[in-house]
Amino acid sequence: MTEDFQFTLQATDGMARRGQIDTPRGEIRTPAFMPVGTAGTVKALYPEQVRETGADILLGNTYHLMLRPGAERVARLGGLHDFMDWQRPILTDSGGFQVMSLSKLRKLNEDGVTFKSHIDGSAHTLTPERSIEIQKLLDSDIIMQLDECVALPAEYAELERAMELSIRWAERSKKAFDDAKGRALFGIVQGGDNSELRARSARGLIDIGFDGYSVGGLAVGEPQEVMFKVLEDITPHLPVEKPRYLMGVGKPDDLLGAVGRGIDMFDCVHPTRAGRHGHAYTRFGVINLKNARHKDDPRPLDETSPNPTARRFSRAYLHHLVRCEEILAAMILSQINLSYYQELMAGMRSAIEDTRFDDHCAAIREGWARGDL
Ligand code: PRF
Repeated sequence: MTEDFQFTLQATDGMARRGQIDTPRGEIRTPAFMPVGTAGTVKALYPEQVRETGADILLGNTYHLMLRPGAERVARLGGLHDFMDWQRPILTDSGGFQVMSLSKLRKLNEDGVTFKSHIDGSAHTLTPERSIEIQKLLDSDIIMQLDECVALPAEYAELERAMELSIRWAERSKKAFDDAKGRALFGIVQGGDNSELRARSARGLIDIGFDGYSVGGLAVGEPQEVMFKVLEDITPHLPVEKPRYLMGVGKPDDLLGAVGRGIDMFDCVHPTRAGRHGHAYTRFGVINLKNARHKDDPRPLDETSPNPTARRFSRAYLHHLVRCEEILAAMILSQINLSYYQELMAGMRSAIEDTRFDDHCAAIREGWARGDL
């Protein structure tokens, strides 16, 4: 990490960690949840609303932004922060996830990966070097190496091949990154559900040396207990003094479990996507507002929520908006879900400071189990 970037561990409770990443564009309180802004927007929300939910950092995407509007264009327009008017830190993913999610539209070899655009069919190549170049053009604060994410279940040989390729790409990414100022570069641990491969991956990345360590290749089809087991096996291999980021995770219960196993950072489309599908996250579980049982219910989602939006509208009104597919439904429910996620992270941060993390998680789970009355 350049001197501008500093990770400070402020407290621990068991494996759970409370920390802070200082960056030139502001601080990131950890454990942190990063809302996803794939196409230069956290869907349905203004940047200031995203900030008001409590987010310190957003996630942007190499793959999507290189196709539209193009990384060079964003650079000419002043970089992604100015383009979308979010002046706080941005972490960009490398395109490694799309190697898996768009597997039917891509060809992979030692040099990199060529995608057939899902928009117009045109060909676009990402090498480790080009991915770093794009992330610099976007003016990302935290850059991810290009990796190969493999869906589970997968054969050992396939996991080993992808993990080793990801380490060679990590090495090339580090070389390409080298001259970057004021930014951080994270390596990505791969190896699927195999502990030996995960340990080898971590060791390979640590030898190269990164500013932070991501755990990729999880939440890709395996049960939650397998994901937790992999985390328990990996985190002891990772340097205590560097941030750890679990990519693309998760639901609230995944976040509690992963923080309890030593993870510091998360991103996931789930809260915003669920909001667009009419689902509201509350302290008493998930409420599906499409359901007809809400149509005459005058109560707000949670009348004691710290989030005014969750106290404001009746369930009957939200049900109506969702049924009519009104844009406001997506706006309100995305705000409510991101606020709930940030409230969950803030609660975990205080609980770690007070060394009551386990009790805190038990109380949170009790609320979910109580259900929506
Ligand atoms: N690699 C990258 N991005 C990711 C993943 C990965 O393995 C995942 C897996 N959950 C989400 N996003 N580069």
